[in-house]
Amino acid sequence: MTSDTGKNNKSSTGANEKNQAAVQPMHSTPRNLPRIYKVVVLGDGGVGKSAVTLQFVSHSFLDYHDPTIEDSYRQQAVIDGEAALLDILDTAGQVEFTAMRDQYMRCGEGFMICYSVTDRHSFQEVLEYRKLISRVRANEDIPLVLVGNKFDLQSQRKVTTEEGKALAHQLGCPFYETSAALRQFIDDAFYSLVRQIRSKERIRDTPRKHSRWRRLRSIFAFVFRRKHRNTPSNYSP
Ligand SMILES: Nc1nc2c(ncn2[C@@H]2O[C@H](COP(=O)(O)OP(=O)(O)OP(=O)(O)O)[C@@H](O)[C@H]2O)c(=O)[nH]1
Ligand SMILES: [Mg+2]
Repeated sequence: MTSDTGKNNKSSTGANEKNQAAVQPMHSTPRNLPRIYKVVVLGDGGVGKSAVTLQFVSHSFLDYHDPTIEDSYRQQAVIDGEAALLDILDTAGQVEFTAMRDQYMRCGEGFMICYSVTDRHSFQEVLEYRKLISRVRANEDIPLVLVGNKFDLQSQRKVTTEEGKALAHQLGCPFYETSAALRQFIDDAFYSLVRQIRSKERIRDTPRKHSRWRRLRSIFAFVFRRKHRNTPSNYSP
């Protein structure tokens, strides 16, 4: 992982982002810059969304709860030998700060839904977050990862690992029990989103390549048939 890390205050960088968007197509970057992956971190208040994100981008542990309104971060990483620039949106878990939800649900490419293994209510809310995504992005195959955070607090555990696995199975997504405090499985959770986004793109691009190839083949076949028909040997005497 490289050191290109930064927290963007949305209001102060908004103009910059607009300028970039004006000269670049969506998600693309100038030739020598890595592809940007838009990741949204969701979950109930206090489950550790900010702590997980901060561990990922700055290798430090946030040991107090400062309810988030909305923060964004950028972090470069090399994943499976390919550079990636993760644009991470750390969202509000507190209901009073959730007005922007539909907007970020629309532009996210991958979603991390977090709960705390010490908080059963946050686990029950996971399906609600999934429904929120589906409501805004109906019929789309959305890259998703389920994160059960605070697994270092074993004595306070209220949700078992098996329950987490079962829920991930139901959602059809990877599952990690993480600890922001110990920095465990944090990278894995973010990387799994990038991997899913990449494989979704590969699947999307493959049939197009095939159909392009098929079109080319049929053009060649057509030209060849015409030529063949027009050659003298093909004329009946
Ligand atoms: N022991 C332990 N504490 C954690 C862990 N992750 C977060 N915490 C603590 O949990 C509290 C809440 O963490 P935050 O990251 O602020 O939670 P949040 O989900 O961003 O909360 P909102 O911004 O209000 O939605 C803080 O006191 C963190 O120090 C963890 O993995 N282990
Ligand atoms: Mg937060």
